[in-house]
Amino acid sequence: MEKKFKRTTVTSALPYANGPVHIGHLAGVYVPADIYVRYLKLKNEEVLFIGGSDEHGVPITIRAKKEGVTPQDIVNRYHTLIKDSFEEFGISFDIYSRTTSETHHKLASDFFRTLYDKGAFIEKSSEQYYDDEAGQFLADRYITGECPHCHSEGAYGDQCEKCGTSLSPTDLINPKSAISGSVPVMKETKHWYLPLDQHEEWLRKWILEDHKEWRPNVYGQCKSWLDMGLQPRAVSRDLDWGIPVPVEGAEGKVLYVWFDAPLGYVSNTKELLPDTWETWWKDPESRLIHFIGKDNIVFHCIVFPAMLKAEESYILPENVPSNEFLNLEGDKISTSRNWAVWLHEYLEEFPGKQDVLRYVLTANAPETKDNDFTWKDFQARNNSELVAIYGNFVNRSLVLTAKYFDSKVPQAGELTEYDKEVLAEFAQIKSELEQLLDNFKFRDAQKEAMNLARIGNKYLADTEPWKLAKTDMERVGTILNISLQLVANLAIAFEPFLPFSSQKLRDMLNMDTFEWNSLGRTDLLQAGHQLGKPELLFEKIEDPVIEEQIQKLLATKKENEENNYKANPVRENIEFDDFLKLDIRVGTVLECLKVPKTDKLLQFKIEDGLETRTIVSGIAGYYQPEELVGKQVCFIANLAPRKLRGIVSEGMILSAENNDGTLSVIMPQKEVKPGNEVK
Ligand code: B3M
Ligand code: ZN
Repeated sequence: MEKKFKRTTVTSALPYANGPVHIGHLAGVYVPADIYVRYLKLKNEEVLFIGGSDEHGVPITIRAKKEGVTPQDIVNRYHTLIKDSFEEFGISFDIYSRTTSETHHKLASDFFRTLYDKGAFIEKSSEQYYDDEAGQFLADRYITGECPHCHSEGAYGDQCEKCGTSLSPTDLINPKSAISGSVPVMKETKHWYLPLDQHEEWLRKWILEDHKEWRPNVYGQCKSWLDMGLQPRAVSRDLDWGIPVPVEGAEGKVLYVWFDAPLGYVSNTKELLPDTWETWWKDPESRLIHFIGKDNIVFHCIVFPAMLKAEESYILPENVPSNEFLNLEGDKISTSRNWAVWLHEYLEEFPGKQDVLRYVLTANAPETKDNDFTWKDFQARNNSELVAIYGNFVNRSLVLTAKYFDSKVPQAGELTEYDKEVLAEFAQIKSELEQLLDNFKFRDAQKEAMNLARIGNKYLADTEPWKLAKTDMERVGTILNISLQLVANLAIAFEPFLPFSSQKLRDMLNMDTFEWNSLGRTDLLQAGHQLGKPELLFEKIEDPVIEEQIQKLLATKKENEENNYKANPVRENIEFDDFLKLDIRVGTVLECLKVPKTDKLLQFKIEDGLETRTIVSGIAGYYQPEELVGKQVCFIANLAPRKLRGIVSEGMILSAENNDGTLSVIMPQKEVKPGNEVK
């Protein structure tokens, strides 16, 4: 049963204010959200578009410490930069505020207190790492050490960035505090937990049965979380940056950033509409839609709904359109490796071309799978779609009207069959676009709009009004009337996608009727209506401009490689005698099994020439055990035996590491007798 709603509350993820925003943000969240909002606004629906910066969390405090400034300094800097970038790209927020605002601190604090008073939390004490020297508990990110998996140094308590494995702080070998460098100790601390396990039953029904229409990637991720079984989640942290836990005896504790951040949507609504904000969040006739990236799915589909449900007066999201990731030239976008196209830099280098980027990002939107942005594709889409199809059609229609009719819309005479066909095509566009936009299929919707321009372009090429000008002005008038109606329709159809170009076009057409419901009409411009001066909607982007961007990325790549060498420099020279101490040999894999209860270790039985030996190796993430049976490997034969997960490992199998931390086992290129030496 389709529910009827009166209004829509649209939110888009609050980006962390600890760095600028890049094309990945725009493609994943903000452009699709903006398209949707502009579409609803053009339909004169009641809609509110809420954005803001997420200004709490540990990474911000780490960044501040590194730069020797306060966390507030960091968020002030990036909040402004991010806000400006969004504004420049026409992201039409009704409010873009921040989670350090007073309104937010109060609302989030009250929300926590309400849940606390209702008994919606459980309290648990646990042992956590504590830095005695600094006198504080250590957030996961504040503990570093050796990764138990790939053995690289500098892994964090929540993740090894080298090999991507998620960790918990106690997994780290030789943990150290990132604050003082001292060895942390275990100390008891109390926290509040949201018992998600108690919410599992209704969440299951609500998502898996009532929201089968959610995108497959979103639905699938929720299902696998639910199938694994939900666990209580801590909603407080021992930290000095954030919103203090409003409970007695909670000194030194703040709300977990993922508890306060989604409430930022609510606070920002309240800041904008102090008297009526509740309508947008509590009235069952309000429809809540969250636009987010795929790494935020669990928080928006499971954790936040559980919070809202526990509070008891809020509505739940109707849909959570989440995108996959956008890559850049085949590689994952990465802030730390500077592998990104930053919005503030794009604006400097391509002034006035916001719509081009919007267009390309929507054309390649990672709606169903990860997708790639390349500069060549950017150029091709600009030159052969925006310029050659849309821009060209608009320009020819307006220039011809200027030439033959003094920029006044000519009268349409008798229609040919072809004219009628073309008119029929754009009579359909409204319902076609609605069907796609209502289902968050922005990529296909934009394609549909471009097809309309394609039809127009072909219509002019087929009818060739410039050839008829000497003989049949009435026919020329009819053709141009039809073309201009099409142009006016394009201005409306493209508004959600390319708002700057639509505004420009609207000015050129002197168009006053401008609303979604007029889409498909063939009398948007009356005969005799005075048009403005024709200007180019888009301009060609030449090779050198694109080459420059590609060179810039190549330079980044080179720099990253050099840094890689710096971070992992060649070790001190050793004497030949020292090298001779190392006994490396070839062995044949007789057996290979997964070590139970780990997802990292494989246990090998190796034929080593004399007998067989057991070696445990951390490569389970990269090989299926069967793949390696029968293969020859190289191993260090005289490494003192070590116990790993209770198994004595007699040696080490040699592997080479890829840039992404994955491992590739070294194998002799031709068969060698087991036990023979590698030299
Ligand atoms: N700041 C995470 C992110 O930017 C987080 C989103 C919050 S949405 C309430 O990926
Ligand atoms: Zn690792």
